[in-house]
Amino acid sequence: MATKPRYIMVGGFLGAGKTTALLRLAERFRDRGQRVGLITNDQSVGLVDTAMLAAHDFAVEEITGGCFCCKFGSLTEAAEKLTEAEKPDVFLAEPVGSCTDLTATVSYPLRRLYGDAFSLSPFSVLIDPVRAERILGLASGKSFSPKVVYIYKKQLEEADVIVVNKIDTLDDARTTKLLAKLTAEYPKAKVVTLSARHGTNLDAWAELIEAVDLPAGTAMDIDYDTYAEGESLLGWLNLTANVSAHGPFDGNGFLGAFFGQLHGTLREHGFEIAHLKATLSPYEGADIAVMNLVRTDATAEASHELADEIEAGELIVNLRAEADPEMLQALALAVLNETAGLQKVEVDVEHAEAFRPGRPVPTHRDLK
Ligand SMILES: Nc1nc2c(ncn2[C@@H]2O[C@H](COP(=O)(O)OP(=O)(O)OP(=O)(O)O)[C@@H](O)[C@H]2O)c(=O)[nH]1
Ligand SMILES: [Mg+2]
Repeated sequence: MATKPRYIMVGGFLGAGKTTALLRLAERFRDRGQRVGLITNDQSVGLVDTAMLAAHDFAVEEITGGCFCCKFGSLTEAAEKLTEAEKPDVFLAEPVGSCTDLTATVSYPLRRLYGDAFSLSPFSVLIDPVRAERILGLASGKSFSPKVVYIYKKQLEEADVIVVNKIDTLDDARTTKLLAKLTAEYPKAKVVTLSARHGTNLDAWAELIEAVDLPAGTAMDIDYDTYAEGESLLGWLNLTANVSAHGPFDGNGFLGAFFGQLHGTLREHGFEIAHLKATLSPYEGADIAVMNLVRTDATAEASHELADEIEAGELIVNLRAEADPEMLQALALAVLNETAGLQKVEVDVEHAEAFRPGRPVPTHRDLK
């Protein structure tokens, strides 16, 4: 009998490293001869994550305009499309980082409706250790408002596996403290460490999910009013622009200047950034420059650089911060124009959308 394809969902707050970790898992499956289909998700179109994954030559379907739980039909459609194109052995799905209650609204309904077609894995929730230390009271530093923190903690509460990612950034003493805290507060979950960037402990995490089924259990209690208010405190900006010059220009330099300037401006306004990410990819070829920032007081990182100068390319900016979305858009556009002037490139904004996520209204909510 043919084995059923497996559905693996990896959640966690904005910027925790979900896309990076899914890419690692995808490569691991591919190395073993298994076909992989990836599903990304966002409240709107123009996704850095899709651009990133596609640049690594994986089949990707994106679900935009709402989260998996509210667009359950689109999730199963995406799986069908991938099946037609790729016949994946494994589906790897990344829900929106401000979402929670995914076990009740996605995993349980998938098991009930499509349990014959897919095997479902335990639900992993990734965390960024510095963000987690602040939220769990192990360290001081700027964080989010209580209702956003409510969502963060609900994400941990429903995890079958809590993955402490970016372990490469933490020393042993802090790791021990954080693991002890998580184990004490979230006894239901298995807790593992990971460096998605370097691949450390990838096998240990994979063993907990790749051939293990979603455990039996019951949906957690959650107050949808607080959840909705928490989400609506976050400002979302998705911006796509065409960037060109009369001759070849340094795309890495342009992206770095824009990103650095925007970071400085957001810091001056005192906004807490959950995740600022941007890519610049030439229209010709498959190269890409990627920049990320996961806290206002962190340092911006260029996780991928363009190998050569470019003449024209597409800039995608995704910003999620606790701030007024209109303000985020106005600031980003002003910084973009200013950088373009200084770097002597032309910028033509193709799409700009700023909003607060709407109230989550799940298609299904199964209690077990
Ligand atoms: N040092 C370190 N950085 C990491 C690791 N994993 C991810 N990152 C970085 O963390 C940032 C966010 O990573 P993403 O994978 O985009 O995070 P995400 O959870 O998918 O973010 P959203 O889709 O916005 O919710 C990027 O700069 C990554 O390079 C890791 O293991 N170590
Ligand atoms: Mg992502």
